[in-house]
Amino acid sequence: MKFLAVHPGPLMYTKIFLRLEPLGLELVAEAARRAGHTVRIIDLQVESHADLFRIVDDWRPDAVAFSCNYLANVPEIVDLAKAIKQRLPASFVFVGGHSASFTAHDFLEHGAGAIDCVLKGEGEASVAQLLEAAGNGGASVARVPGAVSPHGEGPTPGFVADLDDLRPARDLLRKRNKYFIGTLDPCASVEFSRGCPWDCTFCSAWTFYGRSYRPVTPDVAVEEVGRVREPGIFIVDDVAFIQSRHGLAIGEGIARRGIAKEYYLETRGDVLLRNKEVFAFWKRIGLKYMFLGLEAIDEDGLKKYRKRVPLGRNFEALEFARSLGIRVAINLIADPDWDKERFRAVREWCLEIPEIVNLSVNTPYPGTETWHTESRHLVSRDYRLFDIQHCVLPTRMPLEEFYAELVKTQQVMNMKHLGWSAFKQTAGIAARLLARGQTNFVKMLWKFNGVYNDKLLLADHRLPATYEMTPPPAGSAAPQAKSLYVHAPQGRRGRAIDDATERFVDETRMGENAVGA
Ligand code: B12
Ligand code: SF4
Repeated sequence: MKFLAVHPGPLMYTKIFLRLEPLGLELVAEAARRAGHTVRIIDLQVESHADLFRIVDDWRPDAVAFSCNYLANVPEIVDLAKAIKQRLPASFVFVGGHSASFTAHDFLEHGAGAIDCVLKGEGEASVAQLLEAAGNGGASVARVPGAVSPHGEGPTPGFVADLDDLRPARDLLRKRNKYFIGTLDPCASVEFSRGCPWDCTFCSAWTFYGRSYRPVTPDVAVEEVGRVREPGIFIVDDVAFIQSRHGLAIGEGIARRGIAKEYYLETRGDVLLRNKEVFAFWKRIGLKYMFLGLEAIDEDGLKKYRKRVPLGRNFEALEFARSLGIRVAINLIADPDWDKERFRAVREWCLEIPEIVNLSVNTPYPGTETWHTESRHLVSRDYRLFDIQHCVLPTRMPLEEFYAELVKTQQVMNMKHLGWSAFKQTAGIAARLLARGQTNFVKMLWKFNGVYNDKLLLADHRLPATYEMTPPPAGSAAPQAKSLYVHAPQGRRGRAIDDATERFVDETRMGENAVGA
């Protein structure tokens, strides 16, 4: 079968700060290739819709699949699916990925016949079976684990048998030099583990994987890092180095093989403090940037997100990262309830610290606990606005004032590391990148004002919504775990962490009301 795998276009964040390879789609593509199919990938973050239609018209694939990790990409994907189905009525069109798994029935409805199936869960596990079933008619499709189609729903999706067997089809990406994050330009993505044992109310990373945690064997992870050609590596794990032994074993393997790369990772403040020696080791082998999800800078805010990392510990984590000389990016969540005074306090705090601060907007998503418990009514159900940069809950200030404050605060935060001042600080690195023909980092330094703009944000609200998601169920009761999970939870045995780490997770996770298994 000729199989075309498509990643949708960029969202606000990826228009400036970073752009990363679609690792999940590459893994699905490789699984299909191993099953004997001829596979191509197109990434619309770096290629155009016209490029996609050219491939569709010239190559005429038998199956076309879209990756939908982000809700905000749903309308683009539905429209593309319709256009492709019109050009190739006999092709089998399907969608998979994180957000598609939580909105499968909506997808089929919006597609109005153009989307043949949504494949929930880990794509590598059943893509080959789905492609085979596609040739045998609707009833076969409906029997594939994770498949949701007009002919019915298959059994609960299963996990891939062994993460160590997975290999991404990196060679199928046509513009690999376009992927970067900060000064890591170009940059590839690598996965050391899958899943997250915590259960934060606003997050769907854990509900997707049934609150499981599976590490890649250290030797296999080192092999993969060694295979990557790019000098920069983004580690995609939700929380890096939860288990110190695992993180150290990979780091030591990399050091033994003399692999020289620069790394970016995301972790939690309490994990950083618990496993200091791991992060210190990684600093020595090239760890440059670290993203910490602080979420709030006051205890009230933290309570709201039910993060049990006390504020003092988070600040201690920042101090420790600073002492290692790692560049830290912090995420804070702005609540639509914020007033001018609150924004002002946040601005002041950001100016006092050297870190990069990212401000996102509190947004309930399908697949999260807050989707069910948030008692404020959504002001919009337009998928495009669910990108945590727009506001879909009622604001205390008039919306235009909220956006004006939000963008002003983001500008203040970003002036520290964008524009000429950043260019001067990084002149040596910038010159080296430009000499190698890598322009992603340097170009992004001046893009901020063109993308982050309160007038543009407001204008997006005025556009008619082409597709609207099904609202959360009425009432605001904490949901049954069953209704949140994509992959079925396996309890303690699903988490490959030692008992001390399991206890540590228990002490720092959200606690008594947690719905997690
Ligand atoms: C790494 C990551 C990023 C990276 C890289 C994104 C990229 N290019 O892929 C960066 C930092 C850029 C990023 C940015 C954002 N992210 Co992000 N990100 C993640 C993270 C931590 C891991 C994703 C990943 O690479 N996993 C590893 C790969 C192997 O898994 P995967 O991509 O999920 O693919 C598997 C399945 O989904 C499925 N699959 C995927 N595609 C397909 C296609 C088909 C056909 C099939 C069958 C299956 C399938 O099979 C794959 C293999 O098992 C997830 C959390 C999570 N655990 O999923 C959040 C997450 C996806 N991000 C999220 C958000 C909100 C964002 C931002 C909007 C944040 C912002 N501040 O603006 C931006 C927008 C990005 C954009 N597209 O422009 C949310 C999504 C929420 C939602 N429902 O929309 C998540 C779930 C985090 C969360 N805590 O809630 N992100
Ligand atoms: S620690 Fe919380 S926010 Fe981070 S990935 Fe896990 S569940 Fe999501």
